Amino acid sequence: MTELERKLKAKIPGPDTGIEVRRTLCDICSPGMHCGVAAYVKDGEVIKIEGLDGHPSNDGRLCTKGLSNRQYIYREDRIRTPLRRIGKRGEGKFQAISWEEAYAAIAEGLNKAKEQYGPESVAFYSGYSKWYRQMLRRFAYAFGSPNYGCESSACYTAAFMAWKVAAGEQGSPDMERSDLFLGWAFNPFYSSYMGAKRAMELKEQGLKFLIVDTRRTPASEKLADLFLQPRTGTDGALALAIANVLIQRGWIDRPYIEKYVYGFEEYAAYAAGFHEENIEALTGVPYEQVEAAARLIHQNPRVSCNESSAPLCHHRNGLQNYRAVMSLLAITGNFDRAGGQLLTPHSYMHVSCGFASREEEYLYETRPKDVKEPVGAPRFPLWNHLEGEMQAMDMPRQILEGTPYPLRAVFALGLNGRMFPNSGKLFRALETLDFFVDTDLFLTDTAKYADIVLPACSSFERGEFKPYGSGTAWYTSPAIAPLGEARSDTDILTGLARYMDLPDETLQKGYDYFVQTYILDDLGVTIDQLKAAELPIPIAPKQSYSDHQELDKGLKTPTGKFELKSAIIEQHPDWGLDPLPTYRDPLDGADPEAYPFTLTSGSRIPHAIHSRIHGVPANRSLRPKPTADMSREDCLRLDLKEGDRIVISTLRGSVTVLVHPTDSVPAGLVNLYHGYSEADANSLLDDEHLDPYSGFPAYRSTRCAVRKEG
Ligand SMILES: Nc1nc2c(c(=O)[nH]1)N[C@H]1C(S)=C(S)[C@@H](COP(=O)(O)OP(=O)(O)OC[C@H]3O[C@@H](n4cnc5c(=O)[nH]c(N)nc54)[C@H](O)[C@@H]3O)O[C@H]1N2
Ligand SMILES: Nc1nc2c(c(=O)[nH]1)N[C@H]1C(S)=C(S)[C@@H](COP(=O)(O)OP(=O)(O)OC[C@H]3O[C@@H](n4cnc5c(=O)[nH]c(N)nc54)[C@H](O)[C@@H]3O)O[C@H]1N2
Ligand SMILES: [Mo]
Repeated sequence: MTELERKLKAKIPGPDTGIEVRRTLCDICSPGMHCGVAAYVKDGEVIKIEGLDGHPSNDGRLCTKGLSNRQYIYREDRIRTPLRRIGKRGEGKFQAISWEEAYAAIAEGLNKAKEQYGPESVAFYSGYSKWYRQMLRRFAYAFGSPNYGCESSACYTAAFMAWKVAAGEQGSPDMERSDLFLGWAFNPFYSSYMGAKRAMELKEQGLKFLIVDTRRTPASEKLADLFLQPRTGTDGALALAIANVLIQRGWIDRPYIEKYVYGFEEYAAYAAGFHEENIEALTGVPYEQVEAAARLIHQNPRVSCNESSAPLCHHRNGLQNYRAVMSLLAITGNFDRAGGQLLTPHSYMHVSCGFASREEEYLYETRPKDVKEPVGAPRFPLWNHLEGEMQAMDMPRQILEGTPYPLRAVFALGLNGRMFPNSGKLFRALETLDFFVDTDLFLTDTAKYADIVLPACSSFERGEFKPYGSGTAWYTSPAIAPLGEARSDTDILTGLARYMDLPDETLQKGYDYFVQTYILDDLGVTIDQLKAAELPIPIAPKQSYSDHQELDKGLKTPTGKFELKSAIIEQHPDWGLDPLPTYRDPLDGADPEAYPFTLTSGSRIPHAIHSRIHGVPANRSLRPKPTADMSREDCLRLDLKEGDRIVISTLRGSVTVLVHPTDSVPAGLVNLYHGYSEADANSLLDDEHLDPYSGFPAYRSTRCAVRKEG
């Protein structure tokens, strides 16, 4: 082997090998992470990737999802040109067309719906990706529709809403200065590995952890000073019982409550209903552990809690449960206090990067007035009041039923039918649309229903402005050219806005104009500086903070205080919602004799993200077949062993999967990961089993039956 061959084989960069290392980011998982990637490129193709040293998120590391980027980008089902459907919806028969033809067809399809049924009959939807969303929202508004909505109808927003109800804005844990962290439904080892690293470091420095999880996880094993294991969706009752102990024993901060908290007396009277006599029956947690948790909170002066994006709120009682958890911080004086929960200035896309931006102005200044209410508004009035966007969980119903008004066309970026509860209904709804456009990297099950499919770029093929929680930011440059004729989502939106000549000059000016004018604004940094930076650079001034600074100014709640009892809900008795964080049983109405188990679906696994990398060979090989976890006890009783096939059924339907007996789940619980098209967990769930406060689906609490196949 020659020296050059040896170097080529080892993929060593240099002029002789023609291999270059380019810097980009992985956008496969949560925007809070978006790790830096060193992409080794030869002849325009990525041949190897590594974590980028010095990057504030990952500093050289990459997880199994990040490492899949090369196979992800070059997945076989990548779409490379715009497509026009020539077969039946869902069949997958398409013909390649030009961008010009695609834009013409889209303009015609959307405008036709507008003429026939009004602009609100067109919905604009985004799946999990977030970086283009501001433009999509503005696009909807420029078109005249109030119906912008996204996957956040099932993710994060319920938690934000809980914070808005209580404190007017989102609160984040000041973990570095805490003595105790309430890790309620907290398992970053699977869902955000850099968060796990930070938690482990803080534990070594003395931070204590209360872990509350329905399953045993690496967090309960490695982090917990105390571990409570309630039944799924019973967290509200548990938190109220802990509050009751704190209140009864006087382990609360009276002067703080008197000055800064609204509704304490009624809340305390309500919490008194959760006690020694009933708490184990309600939650499965013995009373001694409730007392131990209260004692742990009492013994640790500074307490914060995690911002649960999903599991706490994935129940029909989810928003109220989360309110009950955060109330523990208010009654112990830990809200707006160093080491407790802080209100952090919102910078960009729900990420707090230490600077204030004009994002909201960009989002809302063109919102059409005097139009119909967005989808879901009548059913979810609190959602509508606080969010003002469509609650997409109601979209399939409205398409099918046409009430309160017809919804006839959908323009989507990354719509994934497999994330909707009762996913089959979404697919049936798509079938009946007059016009449907989907934009994705891949020809997914959902894209197969579209009239026009547009090919989007991966993060390796485009640039993106990216701020981080560390107060740094950069703007990535493409590491490779777009595959085929793929375009970035923001170029697609800008191009279409121009083609349709939508009446919004700002939108037509595109993404960079938005970033420079509305986000970077007066920070004194230019996009070009961020593009030139090798790594994210500091852009945010250091903030100073003093205890109760926001409470003293007055919170953005109607009373200006932390509200244990919501004044917003109180002012709207017609909503039929409770102002206090009341508790209600999470489970659906199925007969417990016929459906004796509880199904929880979606708790994260390390190497998958929703349905997105089930199609990546390396990742798929780690969990090739859909598999459900069940307790050893239940498996013994049902005569099930590793790898047996089981049928899980609910009132909605059934799927057949492999079984994995384990000690990580308690008896009675069946834990299933979602997103597999051959055994879609969401086909088992009821689309009406939603939280009336947020509209969020009960992904984590549905009665089910289990039997061995055959
Ligand atoms: N049973 C169950 N269901 C769940 C959950 C659960 O816990 N249990 N979790 C819910 C939660 S929290 C979430 S966030 C949702 C996930 O929401 P989904 O929207 O289902 O997430 P993904 O499947 O990751 O991505 C959606 C689509 O976007 C495409 N995509 C990726 N990158 C881009 C891009 O840059 N541009 C465009 N145009 N498309 C792109 C992907 O290929 C994919 O088809 O699922 C929800 N569904
Ligand atoms: N690897 C990977 N990482 C991801 C994702 C992914 O799909 N894969 N998705 C990303 C997205 S979209 C999101 S929203 C986040 C979610 O991030 P997390 O909220 O951390 O994710 P989960 O793993 O769903 O839930 C955390 C823990 O909550 C527990 N839990 C479930 N139900 C309950 C309950 O009712 N009560 C209590 N106390 N605990 C409960 C689960 O057992 C689990 O251990 O993860 C992000 N990161
Ligand atoms: Mo999510």
